[in-house]
Amino acid sequence: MTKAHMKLSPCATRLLPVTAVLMMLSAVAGAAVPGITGPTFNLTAQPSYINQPDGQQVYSWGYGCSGAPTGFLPGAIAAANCPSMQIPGPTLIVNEGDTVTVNLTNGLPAAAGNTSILFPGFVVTSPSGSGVAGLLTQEAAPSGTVTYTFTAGSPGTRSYYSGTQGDLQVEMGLYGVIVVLPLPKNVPAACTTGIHAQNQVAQQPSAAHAGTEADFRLSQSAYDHSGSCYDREYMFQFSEMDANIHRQALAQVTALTGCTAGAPGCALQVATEPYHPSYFLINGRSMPDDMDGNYAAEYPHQPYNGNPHMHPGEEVLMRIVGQGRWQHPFHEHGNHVRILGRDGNMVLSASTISYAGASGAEQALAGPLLFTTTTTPGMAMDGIFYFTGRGLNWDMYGHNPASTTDPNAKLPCTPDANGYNTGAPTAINYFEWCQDHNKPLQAAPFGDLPTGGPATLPDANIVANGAWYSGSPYLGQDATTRATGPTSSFQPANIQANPAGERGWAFMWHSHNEREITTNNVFPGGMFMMMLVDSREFVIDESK
Ligand SMILES: [Cu+2]
Repeated sequence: MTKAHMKLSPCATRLLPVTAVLMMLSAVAGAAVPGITGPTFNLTAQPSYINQPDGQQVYSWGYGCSGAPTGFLPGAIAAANCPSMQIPGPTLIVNEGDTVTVNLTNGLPAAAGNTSILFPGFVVTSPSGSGVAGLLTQEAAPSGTVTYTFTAGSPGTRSYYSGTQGDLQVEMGLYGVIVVLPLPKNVPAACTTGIHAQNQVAQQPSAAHAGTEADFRLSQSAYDHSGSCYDREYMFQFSEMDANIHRQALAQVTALTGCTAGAPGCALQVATEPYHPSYFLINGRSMPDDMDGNYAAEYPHQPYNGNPHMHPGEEVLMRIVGQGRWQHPFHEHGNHVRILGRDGNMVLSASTISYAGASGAEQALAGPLLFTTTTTPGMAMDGIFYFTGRGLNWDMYGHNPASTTDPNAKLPCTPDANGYNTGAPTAINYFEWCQDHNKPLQAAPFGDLPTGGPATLPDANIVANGAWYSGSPYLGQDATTRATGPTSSFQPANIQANPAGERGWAFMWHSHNEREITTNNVFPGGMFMMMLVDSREFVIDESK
């Protein structure tokens, strides 16, 4: 995609007025990649209702835990739980080489028939006598069980979903993700030393901020490869629902209550075509619900959120999974996403390269840089999102060497070999792009409101690159007061700061199919969230 595309994009213009509302909703919520640990998982498939922001309770089917799981990760999220039905299903977190066992109990209504789980990318076996034979895999009959075992051979993110009447059962919500982590001994040294170790130091108490940021990562690398280091991580599962299918299923299940599984007539006949989805979900929620916290009480069957945060300079691992039936063109504003691998398979070049901090040469990353990540049904992608502010052509922190009141206005920027201020990880402007240091946004503003108008339209730089901001083009709680330029319409007289404690930049991340940023045809909604780039003094707490 080109800049021309971005200028035409609705993301940058039509949606602007809702920004302040969204920012208020997303004041404290973080995300991370919450899940349950194994290597043995006792799951159940059950019906329940999920919440949508239009007030609807949608009858759905989901996987959940039958009994307490072995454990929860990341440990820093205290309120973790695993209900008996959730959408998406529990994220299964295992280690490379684990022998994984999944025991599935079919708790769906008898009329729904058998159910099952497929684990694409793994060689799955079922013990003799486990479940009943199905078309694609062994299945659990109504009230019955089935066991699957496989070896988690290599790291990466992969989907799992029902292998029984997928047009109905996946639509109803029977899908989830399994994350295979590299063994600690296989995490490359490059990921625990150098800039990545320094990025963790920057999250600890210092002059820049008083709070400690917990480490919410499941690992320090996505794969056994020095090119897959990361500083923060998120999971986004994309799916859509046709509410009419769910209404049909509920009506038939209700009419067939008490029928005997397998008896004549005890079977659903739900038409899954024509297909007209009305809900477009990220981790089972629509915007703005996806910006509430993980395990928020309002969504007892939708525990996972979609609300990414980061500090400039961090490498953010995104585990992007297409569920459901449609492909969703997901657009991460702010930068392209470097794809590391698909379905647990790294995309590598035949040529080799030595990554920073690595002990030797490795095959070079060869995944594409995607402006829009294509969430193909059933496919998982691991990618890195990165943002530093490089190339904006103004000082994102609003430094002002002429300031007489604010010591932060005079912070130094000393470029490293790459041009970034990385010498002092405890500085607010750690990772500043030094070429723009002290450069004001508008050196000579024209026609600003304080001088009597006419109103100045937003700077084309701000609008066209898709950056949104909490009332200020500057990053950091006091950045607007330290900024230069006394009369710009972006300057203190017109500041609107939402939320009060955060001056992050908000990048709109959304489906580029515009109908998919609605909820039941009402805009805004659906597949829509914000990536908040926060200044260092804002403590990112992924536990809320
Ligand atoms: Cu866009």
